[in-house]
Amino acid sequence: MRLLSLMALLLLLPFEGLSQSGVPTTFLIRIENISVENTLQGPSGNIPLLLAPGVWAVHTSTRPLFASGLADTGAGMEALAEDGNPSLLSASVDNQSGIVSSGVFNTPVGEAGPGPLLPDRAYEFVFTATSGTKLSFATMFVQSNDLFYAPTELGIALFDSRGLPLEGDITSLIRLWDAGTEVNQPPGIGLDQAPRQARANVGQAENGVVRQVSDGYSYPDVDEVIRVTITPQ
Ligand SMILES: [Ca+2]
Ligand SMILES: [Ca+2]
Repeated sequence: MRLLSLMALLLLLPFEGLSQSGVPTTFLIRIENISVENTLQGPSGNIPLLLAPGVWAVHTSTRPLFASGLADTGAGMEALAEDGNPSLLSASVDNQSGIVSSGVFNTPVGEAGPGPLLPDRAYEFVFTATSGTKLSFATMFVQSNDLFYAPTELGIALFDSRGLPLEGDITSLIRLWDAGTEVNQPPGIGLDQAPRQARANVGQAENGVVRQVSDGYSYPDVDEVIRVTITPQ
């Protein structure tokens, strides 16, 4: 009898584990522009650094927003990275398989409507996720031709191997990427960069691949411009 009970307990254990890890957790993501007046300096003085409305996705797939080393797929990253317009990428991500939930972050905390993220301001968004899912997001580095901040293409695991939710400052997981769609000009100076460009999608086509930025120009460290924190609710 005791042996049977022990066997029953052993059989139940894995299922108990699964049920624990399947409990949905609600997360708050906060993306802050922490740049200061002289974070980026050009020949004529300080260059203000902004972030732009972006896209987030909770996923089980491996490359929901972009693929490093490959050309942009035309799914909307170009408009996000060149013009700070997240709507095209958001729409195409919605239709992908392996997406649990997704959305746009576009309204700075405390403001009435969508707009760019000035220094000392933050975007926030909330989602619910279960074990085994990852988070990806992207936001344009303004002012640039086609640069954006994002984690690696694989996203960030939202739970550890024991099923515990991720918590704290995750800025160290963020990189500055080049979408490979428009030739880079000096940051904050190029005339084809938002917000100086004459209109959206203006600039010399690059026909390159998505990669971490490496163009000979000087950029601030990621953690001088952006801070990302995740807080399970
Ligand atoms: Ca580029
Ligand atoms: Ca441009």
